Amino acid sequence: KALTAAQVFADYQDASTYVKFLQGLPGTTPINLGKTYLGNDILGVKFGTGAKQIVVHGGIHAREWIAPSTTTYIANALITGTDSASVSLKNTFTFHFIPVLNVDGYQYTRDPNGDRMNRKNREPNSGSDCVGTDPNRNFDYAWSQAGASSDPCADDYYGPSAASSKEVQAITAYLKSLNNVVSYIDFHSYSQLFMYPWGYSCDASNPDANDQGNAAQAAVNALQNVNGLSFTPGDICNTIYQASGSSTDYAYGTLGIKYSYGVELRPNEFNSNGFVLPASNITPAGKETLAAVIAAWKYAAAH
Ligand code: ING
Ligand code: ZN
Repeated sequence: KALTAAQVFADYQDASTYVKFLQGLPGTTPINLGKTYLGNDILGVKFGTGAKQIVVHGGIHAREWIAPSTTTYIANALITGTDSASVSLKNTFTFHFIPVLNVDGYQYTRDPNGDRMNRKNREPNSGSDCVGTDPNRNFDYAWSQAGASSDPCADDYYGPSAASSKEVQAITAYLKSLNNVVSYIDFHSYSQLFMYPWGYSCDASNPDANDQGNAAQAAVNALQNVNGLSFTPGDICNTIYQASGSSTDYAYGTLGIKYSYGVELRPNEFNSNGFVLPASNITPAGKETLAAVIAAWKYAAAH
């Protein structure tokens, strides 16, 4: 039977628990993006009536557990929200939320016999005992360039070919199936950053960086007002590090989705293992990030 929001956000959950919870909320339509390498369905919900589309997901990286919880928290708040901000956003946009993209990797980090610190997917590599491709280095934009590894044992292994991974194929096909996508958000942890293209280059020009930066600044201002946390806005390469073949670069560079972001959630970079974050963070992280994305999307709606 259906869990309440309080039950869902009391602890981290399996991918299927987040999905069932969201799909059980009135006003949602289930979405299925396809199967992972191990045959798990990549699932989510859509809601809203607007002509412009927004796609949000967590869990491209397995160990970053605050990302799926925050994705689900934001979706629940918007779906159930009857306040004027939620209503107006749902009239302007149609939202697509996928709590966990890399279901195989995420469930492996949930498995007591798995590895809590796994980042990648669970596709074996021929000629290597190391398992997994980094989905966020496998997209077909600047694939295999500087800012990713050719080593199957590396955490940022870019995979045998561009978009080789089933999870990348699934989200790519889903994004291509939609018209008029204006914002794409890929949640990660950790370091408290609100980032836009480019990742592949620290000096390539991005003609939309001004608007992307203004929306990111509005987002971090709104976020700080909730619990006082400080997030840094900026382009990926100059703000965290060079990263090629990422979902954010692909969404912007190949698909032309203007407000494409990679967001690093709490805690800050001074934490030694911020991937393992107490569940007491789920609700405060959800609240502050909800305020952040609402501010960014209000900016996107007006520009
Ligand atoms: N950080 C991200 C990573 O994939 C990132 C940073 C985000 C790179 C968006 C490119 C695009 O390495 C973590 N912690 O995963
Ligand atoms: Zn990540």
